[in-house]
Amino acid sequence: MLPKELYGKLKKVLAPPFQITLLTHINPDGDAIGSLLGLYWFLKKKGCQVSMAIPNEYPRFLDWMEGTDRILIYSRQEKQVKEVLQKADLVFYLDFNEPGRIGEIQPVLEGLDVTRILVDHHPEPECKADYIISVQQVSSTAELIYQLIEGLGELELVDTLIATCLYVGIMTDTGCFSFNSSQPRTFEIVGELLLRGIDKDRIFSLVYDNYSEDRMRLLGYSLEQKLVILPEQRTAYISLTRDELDRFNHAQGDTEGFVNYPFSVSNIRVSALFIEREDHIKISFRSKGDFPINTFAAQFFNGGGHKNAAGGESYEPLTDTLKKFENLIEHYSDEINRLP
Ligand SMILES: [Mn+2]
Repeated sequence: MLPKELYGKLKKVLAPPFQITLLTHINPDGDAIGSLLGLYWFLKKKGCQVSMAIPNEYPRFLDWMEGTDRILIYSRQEKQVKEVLQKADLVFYLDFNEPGRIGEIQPVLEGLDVTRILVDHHPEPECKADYIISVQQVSSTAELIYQLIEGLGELELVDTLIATCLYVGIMTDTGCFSFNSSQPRTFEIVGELLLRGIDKDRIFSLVYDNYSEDRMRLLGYSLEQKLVILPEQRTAYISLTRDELDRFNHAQGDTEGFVNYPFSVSNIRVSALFIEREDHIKISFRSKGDFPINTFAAQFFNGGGHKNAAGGESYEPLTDTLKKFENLIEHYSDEINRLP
């Protein structure tokens, strides 16, 4: 449950005719967009003036979601994003904990006279906000949005559309309930969403059976040619150069989820995915159990995130970055080998 005293205040702030702008992080994932749209449709139903803005494109597999056509994308609608932010009385920060995560929207926010509300499940929020709803134990920001609506006493407004958006967030942020989902509360909320008429099987199919042929072949190539297994460290990784990505007509979001595949090999406890970008290497890290991959990402690769799922980046060439990773992970052999 979220703290009660918050709600008296929030109720006043969330009443129409307030102009509200919802923001989420760069390279938005299913939870970012699910939370954004779920909260959008809820506030709309309440009669608020709401707009949504994100730093760059959302992945194509979320295109089917109702309302995506209303999301302003800063990388190509800079003017409109600035306008809605300048008009806003209230800004929501969804699914991110540090200001850099909204990329080039960040400087626009500085100096704006607005009330800021952060709703997020990443550890140790660094964003400055007037209200902070930060709970690490929940599955997803979408789950927190549900709890927020519940705390406001307005669950009767949650219809099939809102429930579908929130379900996308919970489903994708838990890898279809394979991680971040050990709290019974998550399943109780999913039960409530089912009662509101969501079509769980159809949502699964729309999200996961929705890839391009190029993406499928890139995945095949990554697993057959590029998977490296370090058995002594119970670690596996995949790296992809820009040439390789080009060869498969790489589109945004195509490598989403690749980092989880190495865990299908028995005994793997740490997995990483290295993607060569124009001026840096983007890294995704995953771990199992008590090995905190977010600390590792923060210490060595300018990153952070959740205990078992984190991101990072490197400004060294790909080969050097991979060497560095292999050397570092060797230092953690004992710790990783102690894991059950
Ligand atoms: Mn999330």
